[in-house]
Amino acid sequence: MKRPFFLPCRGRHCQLVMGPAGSGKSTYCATIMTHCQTAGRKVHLVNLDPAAEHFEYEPTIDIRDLITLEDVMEELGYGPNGGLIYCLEFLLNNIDWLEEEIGSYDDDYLIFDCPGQIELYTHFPIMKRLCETLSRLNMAICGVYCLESQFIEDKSKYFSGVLSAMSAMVNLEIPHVNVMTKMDLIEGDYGNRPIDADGADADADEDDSISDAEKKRRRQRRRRRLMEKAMTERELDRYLDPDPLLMIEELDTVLKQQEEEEEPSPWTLKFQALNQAIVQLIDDYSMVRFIPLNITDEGSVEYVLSSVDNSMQYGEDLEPKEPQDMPEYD
Ligand SMILES: Nc1nc2c(ncn2[C@@H]2O[C@H](COP(=O)(O)OP(=O)(O)OP(=O)(O)O)[C@@H](O)[C@H]2O)c(=O)[nH]1
Ligand SMILES: [Mg+2]
Repeated sequence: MKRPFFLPCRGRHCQLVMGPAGSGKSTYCATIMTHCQTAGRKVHLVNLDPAAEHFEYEPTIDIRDLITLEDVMEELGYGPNGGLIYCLEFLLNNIDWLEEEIGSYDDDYLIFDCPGQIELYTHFPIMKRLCETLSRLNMAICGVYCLESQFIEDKSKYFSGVLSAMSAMVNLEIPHVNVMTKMDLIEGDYGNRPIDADGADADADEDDSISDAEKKRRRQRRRRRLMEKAMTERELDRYLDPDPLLMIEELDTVLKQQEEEEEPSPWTLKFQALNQAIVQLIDDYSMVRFIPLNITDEGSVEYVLSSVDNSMQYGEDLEPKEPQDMPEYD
């Protein structure tokens, strides 16, 4: 069976996938590549990490063909961080190389997998200059900032992640989507825990072979699990749409403990004032929101991809694809 299928007829689009080290950028890229290819969309991976070693998909354009971190460290005596900045500056100074490589991918969709050094997005102008070059090449860009769900375990770490995402948004001035990655780890622990895991609790009421006491016990257990799930979902929402009160609550707890034991330390009071200023900043701008990504759930991957596509108006000039080019579906 064939089904209607659309491809963009013109315009170049790319995602710039950023985020702290280990936040799941390369896994995100591979997941989107798989998803797009299954849907018959033409996508290419561009590797901008000169220290990368392994990829699920072979990059079509690879900074390592221009320069590698290993060479820079060996020949110029740089350390890993300085070496990485050197490599990216080298790329910008030889931008005609990238322009030439991109030149042959006229109507396609590129996914740039970036390195994990946070300073690249927050205070070095490297990414900004790269964006300017891509815009000059008539490319629509969307910044995708990945933050991993494990940051939620530590509120200070989580808020520093929120600030780094905000800094990237403000610095780059491009359409931007923040993604909370590795949600399978969170949802595996709480959100998706089956309510009726140890038996068909919901049907127990109808079952005459089960005693009334057992039915009551199962009903209570089911109610408790449903409440836990609702609580967890509500709590998670406070992290996906950052609730500044999370940070204040934590410091209030520390302050209360210190007041019970002795005088609060002047440092705690100073930190409280600082945190309140940060909270005010996040609240005033109210720009950062995260879309959760669970790579084990196709619906979640599709939702993230369409949010990114929408943000750069991908698909607005779609044209029906010719029937002979359509993929076959059984
Ligand atoms: N469970 C789970 N693990 C993930 C997910 N995404 C990434 N990981 C794991 O997290 C680790 C880091 O993932 P990468 O995709 O390499 O992260 P990265 O941001 O590209 O890392 P750098 O390029 O080194 O900054 C790997 O062990 C991945 O298997 C996810 O969605 N779920
Ligand atoms: Mg990577």
